[in-house]
Amino acid sequence: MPLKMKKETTNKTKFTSLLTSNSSPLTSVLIDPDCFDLRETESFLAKLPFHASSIFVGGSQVKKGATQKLVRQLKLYTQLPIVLFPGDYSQICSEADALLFLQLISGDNPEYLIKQQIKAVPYLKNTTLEIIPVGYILIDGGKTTSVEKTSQTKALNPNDLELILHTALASQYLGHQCVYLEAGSGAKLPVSEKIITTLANHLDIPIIVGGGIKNSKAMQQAFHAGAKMLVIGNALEKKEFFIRP
Ligand code: 1GP
Repeated sequence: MPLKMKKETTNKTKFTSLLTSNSSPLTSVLIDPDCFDLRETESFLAKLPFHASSIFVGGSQVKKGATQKLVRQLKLYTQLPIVLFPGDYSQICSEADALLFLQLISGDNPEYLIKQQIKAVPYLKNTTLEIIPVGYILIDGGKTTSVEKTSQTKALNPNDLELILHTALASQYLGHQCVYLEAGSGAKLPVSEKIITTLANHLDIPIIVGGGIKNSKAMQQAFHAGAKMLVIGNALEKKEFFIRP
């Protein structure tokens, strides 16, 4: 289907309504602005799985201005919600639709618990971005990932189910609108079904899962376990991903 330039619309679907709707499970694709060739935007979008519900933009560390350029370019060609998934406050730009306002609650580095959030405020005070408070939980996926290195926090042991559950419940009690279970980009192992099921059985807020999801079988397992949304980055080039889970 040929891509059309985006039409102006005032009835944007709020990202949080997507997350909390009773709709079928959702898939988002993640683009790192530093690893994306803007000239390929149109062909990239044409190859997206038809069931993709939004586009996440972000990376652990991104060159100044790269996020804004990418968001502007994406906005020319798609009406999918563009959701910022920033490694730090410098990646915030008002052209996107929504911002995952992440709090890295599995670690104890004050920089990612509160300092980055305070640094973000001047960029958010007058923004129309939909700001979504998210409890961001790193879970060991079999290798040290760039998010661990950048944030200088250690991922939780996937076998410590109680700690993971209590961290996720603390997130809910703190008022986060969702939890993001992150095995890290390129993780050897995605977040396990056991972890997702345990959390889904106890939480009232939606669960986003990302990191190391490489094929439709892994997608099916995560959805079946109770994930509301999956985030796929590295595996985008693999044909198997394009099969509906
Ligand atoms: C990383 O969860 C995302 O934050 C996506 O990970 O690149 O491994 O799909 P992948």
